[in-house]
Amino acid sequence: MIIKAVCALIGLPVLALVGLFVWGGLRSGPAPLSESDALIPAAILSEQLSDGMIEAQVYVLGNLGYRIEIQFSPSFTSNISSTMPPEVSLSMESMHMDGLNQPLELVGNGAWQGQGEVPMAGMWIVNVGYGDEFAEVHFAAR
Ligand SMILES: [Cu+2]
Repeated sequence: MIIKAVCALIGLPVLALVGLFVWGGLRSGPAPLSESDALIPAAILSEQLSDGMIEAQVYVLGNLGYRIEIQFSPSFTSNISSTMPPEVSLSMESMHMDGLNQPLELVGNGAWQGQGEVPMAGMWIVNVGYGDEFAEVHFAAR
């Protein structure tokens, strides 16, 4: 009897949690951000190109959604201004699916952000750079 009561007490919050997740999964529109997905990058990039330092974080948002945050710090010899967006393209690791260009929005000094959805789940490659010099980072879209 006591055990049953305890189970019922534990069961209710668990049911509520499960319900929340199901509701979140069924919701249409922009993917709901779970706390961990929104805060922890699925992939991190940090690479020194001749024009400057490229740092990027890729966040996986669910429903094939992703967000890319980029910080570009031009080197002293670079003539790329901090208001010039880097080129970002996405391609698939094991398939001939490429040419997805990611438009970026300037959100700060040398800081860029872009968001979108890939057409299928799996390993994707993000290329970030200027001209013919690119840094790359891989992430698992889901
Ligand atoms: Cu594919």
